[in-house]
Amino acid sequence: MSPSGVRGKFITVEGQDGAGKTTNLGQIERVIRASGYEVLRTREPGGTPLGDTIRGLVLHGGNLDIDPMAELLLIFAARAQHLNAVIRPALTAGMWVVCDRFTDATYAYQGGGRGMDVGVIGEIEQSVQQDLRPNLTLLFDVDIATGAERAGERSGHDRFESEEAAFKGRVRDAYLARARAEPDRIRVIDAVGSLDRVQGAVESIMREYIDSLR
Ligand code: Z5A
Repeated sequence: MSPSGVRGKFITVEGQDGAGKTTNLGQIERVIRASGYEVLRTREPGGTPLGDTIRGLVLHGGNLDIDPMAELLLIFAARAQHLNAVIRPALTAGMWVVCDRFTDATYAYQGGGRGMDVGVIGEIEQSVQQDLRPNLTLLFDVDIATGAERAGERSGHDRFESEEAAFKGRVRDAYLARARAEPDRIRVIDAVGSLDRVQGAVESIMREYIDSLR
């Protein structure tokens, strides 16, 4: 059941760096629009002026020596602003919100990658989000080498892309564990294949979800 006042659907897109999330956002939006719904696309950390400022710190503050707890709280500070200024109002207005990363990323990167206590993450999640959780999450899964190769084609690596392969392995494992725990919400897409195949999988998951609402 949706939280009170929420009329739209909240779709999130997850995966390790280079998995192909951003590449597939347009496809997700197209399927939703073709079904007659309005879509707002956003991302985390970010989505508001405060969130974008925090994004700059968390991704590019390499010289700041950011403590893992400080990183976790910065991400949730950005999320609180994003939820209250952008996501909840859009959902209340009946729009579908498609968000490039959300709290599953916190469990994967801060929980899996940095080793932060997932119980603490859950408590902050509950305080910040209350009863709001994504309705559907598409998890783009690639092996570490493929993700690094794809992300490596861009110039300038952020604080997470610069982490060692073991960190990225823990991030991937944490994502897959969450998908096993919530298979109805989190749909895993094998994103190693060609873009055509991946887009076909995206389209069929989105259509199946939209059909399930009718
Ligand atoms: N973070 C966090 O720690 N905790 C949190 O709670 C949240 C976030 C919300 C945000 O980065 C960072 O914040 C993130 C975790 C942290 N760190 N990292 N790294 P982001 O999400 O903005 O950026 P990103 O993850 O680095 O995104 P990305 O590298 O752009 O990945 P992507 O969006 O999944 O990939 P892409 O840009 O769509 O594709 C990468 C390249 O691969 C591109 O050249 C494509 O053309 C190519 N590509 C894509 N699909 C294919 C296929 N199927 N075949 C061949 N080539 C492909």
